[in-house]
Amino acid sequence: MTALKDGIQVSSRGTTLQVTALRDDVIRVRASHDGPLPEDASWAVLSAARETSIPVTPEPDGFQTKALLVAVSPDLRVTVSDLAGNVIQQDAAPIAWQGHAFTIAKQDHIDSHFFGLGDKTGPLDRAGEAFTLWNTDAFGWQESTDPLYKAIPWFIEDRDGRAFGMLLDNTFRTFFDFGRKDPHRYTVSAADGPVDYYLVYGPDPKHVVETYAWLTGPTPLPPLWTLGFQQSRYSYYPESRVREIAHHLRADHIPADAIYLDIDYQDHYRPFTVDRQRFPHFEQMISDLTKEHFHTVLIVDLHIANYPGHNYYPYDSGIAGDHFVKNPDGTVYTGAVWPGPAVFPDFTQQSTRKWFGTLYKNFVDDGIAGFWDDMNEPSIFNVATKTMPDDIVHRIDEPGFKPRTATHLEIHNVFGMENSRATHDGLLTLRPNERPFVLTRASYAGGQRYAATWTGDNSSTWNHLRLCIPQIVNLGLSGFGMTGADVGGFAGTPQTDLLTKWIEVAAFQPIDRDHTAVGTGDQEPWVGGPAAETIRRRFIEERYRLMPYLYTTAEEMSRTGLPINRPLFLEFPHATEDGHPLDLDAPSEFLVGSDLLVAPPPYFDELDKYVLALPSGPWYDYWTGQPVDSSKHILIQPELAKLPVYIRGGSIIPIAPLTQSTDERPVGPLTLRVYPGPSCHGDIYQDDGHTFNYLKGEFFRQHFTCERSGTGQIKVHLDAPEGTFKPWWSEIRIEAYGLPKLISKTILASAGAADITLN
Ligand code: NBV
Repeated sequence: MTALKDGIQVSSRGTTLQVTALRDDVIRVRASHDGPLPEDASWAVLSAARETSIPVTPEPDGFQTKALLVAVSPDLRVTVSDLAGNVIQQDAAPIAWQGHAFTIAKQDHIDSHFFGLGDKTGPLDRAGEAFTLWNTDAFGWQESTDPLYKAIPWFIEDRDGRAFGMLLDNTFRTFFDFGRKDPHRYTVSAADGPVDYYLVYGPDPKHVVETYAWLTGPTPLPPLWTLGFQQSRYSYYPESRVREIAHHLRADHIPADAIYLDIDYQDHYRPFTVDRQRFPHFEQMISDLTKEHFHTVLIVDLHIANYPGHNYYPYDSGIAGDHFVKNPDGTVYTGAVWPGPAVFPDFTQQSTRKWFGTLYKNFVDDGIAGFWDDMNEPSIFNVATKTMPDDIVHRIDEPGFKPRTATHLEIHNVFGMENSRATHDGLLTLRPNERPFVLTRASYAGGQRYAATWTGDNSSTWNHLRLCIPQIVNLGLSGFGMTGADVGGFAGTPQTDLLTKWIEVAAFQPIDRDHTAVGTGDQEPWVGGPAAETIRRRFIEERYRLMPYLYTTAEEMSRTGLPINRPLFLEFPHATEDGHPLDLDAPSEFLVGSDLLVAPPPYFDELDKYVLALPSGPWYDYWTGQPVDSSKHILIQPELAKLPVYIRGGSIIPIAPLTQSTDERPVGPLTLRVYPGPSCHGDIYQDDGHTFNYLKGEFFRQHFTCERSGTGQIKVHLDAPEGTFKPWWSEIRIEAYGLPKLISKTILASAGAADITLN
């Protein structure tokens, strides 16, 4: 065993194992068989994190940090414990090598629960399940479909309210078995590539999520409009139809911020073109939509039409710059996708990403607000594997990596992420002071730095509405805080009540985008008649009223990595007597930020009453403001027009007057809804909603606290605001709940810091 400044290195029977400490609570394990340690490079982990290290205290069989004890047995099994001696993770066997493949086996426990792993479907807790990570175009996926679109080899284990996380930074096809094959061990394996993994210690689950963001970067602060309601379909055309949809939303007073154009706006499905028959006044249409406060998002797939000799610039310039991936014999690879034969940018090359980024220039000049990167698994038609052949050659040219070629087997799982990175970075170059909005389908760990995501081609069924909740929550635990599912479902046409319920739930999810497939029925909020539309409008309106809270939560996410939608155990890790995550008792419940709890029924198509699971209170009903007695067993009768939502006692929620888009300046006071309870506090964050000026201090942040005095008065304290940004309100209305009747007071915002007593 060799002691290193930051860890140890040991060799035995052909295996070399290096265990180092990046921080007291972050351990990295690298291993090789019959050769040197793997290349120290990563697509996922930030170099700043990888280059961090701390000196450790050597121990006879390992080392110690200020939080963890690492021991390596003579046969190279790793055990990580906390300083009180609680074992956190322990190898059940030495690493098993099989040619290029390997399996890491860890001891499993009956009370271990597993979360994360990206967009995998099924229950929130992944215990007892097994998964393959290989980005796949999974049109019409169902509850047991695996693999799906994204490969995020990161999970969180929670046992008795104590959590840690593990990231296997390996881009090849990987496998995670959480005790399905053998209940006493869980295994992490790969078909090839490095043994290179990180252990992130909590024990607080929030700390694990925050540390994952330290490793791979948080979801950036989104443009405010992306939190508005978004309307899409495959596809709106011709341009009169697009205008009609926009007009209908405004005429019916359904607040909305975005309209999406799917592949049919293009000339023969050739990326970066416009079909002038269908969109003769494309530029004028975009600018008119912008005037109506609609942001237009364009789908732009990565496959470039193989269309030589026709002045198709993306093809011609791509060939000239040698930007496309190659067959082993050195010829350019072609595969069939929407445009017919297509060629594929090699996004592993910096220069290619840069070139690809320039292709957005015209669209950006036209005022397109966001871009949608679909099909980037990459999806290829007419082949059994649905993707490019394993032996396609990529030419890695990326800081940190040796310039070298790599086969598609190594690059496949990062291809979509690097596509979205090219889009994101290209937009930043074209509009340096605008926050880019990119929506990607495929990605890898760390992909949240470049793009938001959605759950792909779901279906218009009650079951899919149920499934999108754990999917979005697990994506949030996997770094992707800006996520949504196609509202109403992609494949199929939803029944009226299903669309209504879906719009209700999605009003509380990070991305709220109604989208459907080609050939399905209309799916806009008015479809199904005025009674349904009234309910749907009410929920979308509520989202806009909650926008200050939502945006404040998004800003928190951009600093800490804590997602917008959260599982209950993240905020309440000790909510149950035996330490199991409370989410298991309430599989459809989720939190928005730390204070708002949404409690849909566990099965949406069941009409029976269901049991509400609330962490210990106090809690308030969001809709009525009435306190809820959470010590009682509460049964809820599902109702079409209602979605139970609760507020944590001890919170202060900022609410805005209703607007029809986030561009519109609200008229009236900012309302602070005060819900008394322990350590009562709240925050509001505002800025211009679209630039990076907030990084130069142009933001507004205010912290509030409240307390209930012995005589029943409620005292609210407003801290002095921080930042130079002037928000829209001139008055603040403070509403206190939890008293015999609602009490409110309105003060001038210019007062800054203030103490208000309500009684
Ligand atoms: O571009 C068309 C669709 C798109 O609407 C959908 O959201 C993507 O997931 N796209 C897939 C390609 C084909 C779907 C059958």
